[in-house]
Amino acid sequence: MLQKVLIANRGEIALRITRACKTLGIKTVGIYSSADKDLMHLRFCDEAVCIGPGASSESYLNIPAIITAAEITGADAIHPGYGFLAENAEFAEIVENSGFTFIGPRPEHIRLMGNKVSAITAMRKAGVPTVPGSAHAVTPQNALAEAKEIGFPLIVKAASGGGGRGMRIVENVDTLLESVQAAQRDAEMWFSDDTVYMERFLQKPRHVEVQILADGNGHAIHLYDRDCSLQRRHQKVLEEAPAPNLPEKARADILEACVKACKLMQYRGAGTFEFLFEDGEFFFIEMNTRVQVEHPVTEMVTGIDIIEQQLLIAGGLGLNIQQKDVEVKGHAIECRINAEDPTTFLPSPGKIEHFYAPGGAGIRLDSHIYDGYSIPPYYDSMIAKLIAHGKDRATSMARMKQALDEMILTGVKTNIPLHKDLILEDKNFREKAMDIHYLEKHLLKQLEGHQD
Ligand code: MV4
Repeated sequence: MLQKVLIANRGEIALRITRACKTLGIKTVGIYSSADKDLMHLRFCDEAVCIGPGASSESYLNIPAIITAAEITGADAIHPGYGFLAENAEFAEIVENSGFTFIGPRPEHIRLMGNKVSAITAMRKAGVPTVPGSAHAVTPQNALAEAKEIGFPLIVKAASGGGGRGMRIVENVDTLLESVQAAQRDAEMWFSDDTVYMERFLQKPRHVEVQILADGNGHAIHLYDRDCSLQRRHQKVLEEAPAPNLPEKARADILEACVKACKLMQYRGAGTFEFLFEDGEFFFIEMNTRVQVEHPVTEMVTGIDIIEQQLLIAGGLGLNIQQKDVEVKGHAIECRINAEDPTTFLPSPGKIEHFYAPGGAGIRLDSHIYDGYSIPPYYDSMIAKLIAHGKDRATSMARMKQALDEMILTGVKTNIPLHKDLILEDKNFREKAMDIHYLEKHLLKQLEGHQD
């Protein structure tokens, strides 16, 4: 089993990983940038090493500094968390070639899923339903023939992209060539890889994803699904588990397909299959080879500690959970709390004056913030995740509203009003899960209305 884990991340997820290590009796090494010396988890870690200045490129993305920190502290494994180096196959390779355990999938699977074209090809072969489309590189030369097969509207995406950057929707043949060329230029600029591909554009899908765990030797299970359709500029705002309003047959089929694919690949660790769900059908779009921000909603409904399972799998103890032992109990919702202006969405770093953490039955708060903590300007603006669990969706929503009412957070601006006054008060959302465009196209329009 692992003896000492270096946590190559910051903020709430670094604290979350520290807690899981402590539960298992594993020693912890925290790393931090010079802007982050007051991070809460560093007080709970056995050791802490400063790895560079505030800018991520010189600290949390600085591979030699992280490897050196692992060497001087005698850590035997590295947990990457999410973001930063979590899905960098080269980092995973360097970690393993330096003699440490990478707490995550094998580098080959990170690489396979990092390229969306190879990911889609692999999933198609494994029997996972994908979006009608090319699943190979599209160029100005073959674009017209491909488009005729796919039909319009279609979407052009960067193979090395993901998360929405560099996508272009094409309504008809007139703008096809210019869109492909523009997408290639953007892809080259952002990802140093101009490979693009095309898919049928689904107009009003929901974002539904499947959480899986696998041992690397052909044993794999799913932990059911989540709906993450409420997004703004490809950033999730609120997530829930299980995904509401899914036909049970379609749900059972997709869960089984994901598990089968993991077994076939001999996938190792935690992972998420992302789907678009429209008109009763699932379409695979990407796989995430890391633990995700929204993993707590799955933990609340299954009772399984996903980070603990990552550590056990990486430590060679395998995956000692059978599918028949995984049960969904009730419903959970997560609100991402960001330090940002609730109307302009501009980041609002600075000092937190007063913070009161809400509580009560079914409430969980994953956060590193505290009274007097200063949010540095260098990193993501998410400062807390508030999670509510209850016997059904109405109960978890009611608990969430009460918890948001209790939460006191002064000194910086936050998006708490967006959750409290807009999303959880919305009749459409309360009645059922909405599509991926609902937040921006309908709910945020109300905000603009108020400002006029
Ligand atoms: C799509 C899509 C519709 N059809 N793919 C966005 C993030 C990335 N993970 C995948 N995304 C999408 N892929 C097909 N075939 C819609 C989205 C999408 C989106 C597209 C345009 C404008 C806003 C969007 C918000 C969320 C998802």
